[in-house]
Amino acid sequence: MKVKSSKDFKLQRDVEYGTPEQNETVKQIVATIKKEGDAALLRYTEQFDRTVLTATELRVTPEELQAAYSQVEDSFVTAIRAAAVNIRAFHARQKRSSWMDLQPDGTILGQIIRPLKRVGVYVPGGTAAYPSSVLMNVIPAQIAGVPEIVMVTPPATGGKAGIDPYILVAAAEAGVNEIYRVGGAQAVAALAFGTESIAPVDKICGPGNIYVALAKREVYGAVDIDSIAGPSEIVVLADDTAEPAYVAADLLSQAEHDTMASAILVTPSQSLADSVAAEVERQLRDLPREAVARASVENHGAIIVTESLQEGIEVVNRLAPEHLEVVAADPMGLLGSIENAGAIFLGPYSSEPVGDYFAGPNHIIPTNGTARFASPVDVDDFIKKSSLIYYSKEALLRDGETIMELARREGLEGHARAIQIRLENEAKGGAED
Ligand code: HSO
Ligand code: ZN
Repeated sequence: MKVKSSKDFKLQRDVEYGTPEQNETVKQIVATIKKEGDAALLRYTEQFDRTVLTATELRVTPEELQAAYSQVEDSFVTAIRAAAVNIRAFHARQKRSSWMDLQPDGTILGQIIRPLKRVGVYVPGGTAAYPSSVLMNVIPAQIAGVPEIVMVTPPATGGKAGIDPYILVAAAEAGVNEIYRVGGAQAVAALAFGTESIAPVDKICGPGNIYVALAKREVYGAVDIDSIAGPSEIVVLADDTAEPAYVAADLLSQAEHDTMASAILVTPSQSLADSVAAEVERQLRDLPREAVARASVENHGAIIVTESLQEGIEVVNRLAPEHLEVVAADPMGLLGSIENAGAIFLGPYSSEPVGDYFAGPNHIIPTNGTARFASPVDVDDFIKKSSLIYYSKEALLRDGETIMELARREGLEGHARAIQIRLENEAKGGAED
């Protein structure tokens, strides 16, 4: 890993929107699914996932879900259950209540919170299929009160229609039993517009490849979508109290996600910088995903040596990382100056995987500097709000002229008259009530 001074560090912020060809392919798939429904869905599944299915085989059966339990270790079931308990407890704190204010003039103003009715969770196939991400998407939706949560995930390619049993167990543990074996842009389109077999949803969330991301952007507006996640990022802000081997291990824990992932150490300590660089190299050598992690640290990793811890905080705020670990003598004392970070891990024992899997906060967190304005997935992502207005006669008589003034200044006489008709009628002795 390269050690650089903060002066030589330039922030790059690229967002990938796919090639024109990929965009064109996705547009076509989405339009075809919208027009032809199941027939197109089955055709694309054969073409892209090399799996021949009939419409009735799209949905995973209760027997398959049950059978998945016999294909995973009991220790996995125990672990995923324990994680789910923590994730539920954390997200339960985010639940909002509707409210109404009754004013002395009889007016009632309020906000009604309702869950979305139907949500679709995309789970990618292959090595990026994480059971933990199933929990992180489904649990906040459940706490919000979403009555229908469905999952789509591509079948194993090559004619086997199977789905990773760990994903199925995670879904079952989270309480999802409506699962379809479809993936790619075609699955996103099916969720957005519905087919004969899959009823349309109100929101689509979950990560996927570039085709899935482009399809989500394409259907956005017809349905809501979550944010489009970039590769994972970790920034460790550390002083010389940090244990180099721990810091290196934490950097590699995210570097192993993706060759595009970025792992950055920011420190005022040259000696920590040097020891972490050596440790990263040492630990890389026997990491099973060495190739991925090495490409990540070589191309997107950095060790940035700053003049001071204060300057380190400024770098962190500019990076606005998805994950930030603060490993310094007084991490709590630094917390107040950290403005931009999706999840903040304090102290030597809060290794990022603690949050990825278990502590309770969501692991779907804004990437690519978007922590400047965005937040981790939470219960609010699965609710909608309605405003409530109940105006009393007394209040309308009091405010009517003011409202008419504002309407006429906008040249909207019809608005003014909707008020005026009531004021005049009341002046004549009122409507019969
Ligand atoms: N660090 C990833 C989440 C994850 N890690 C899933 C392991 N499994 C993105 O925040
Ligand atoms: Zn991770």
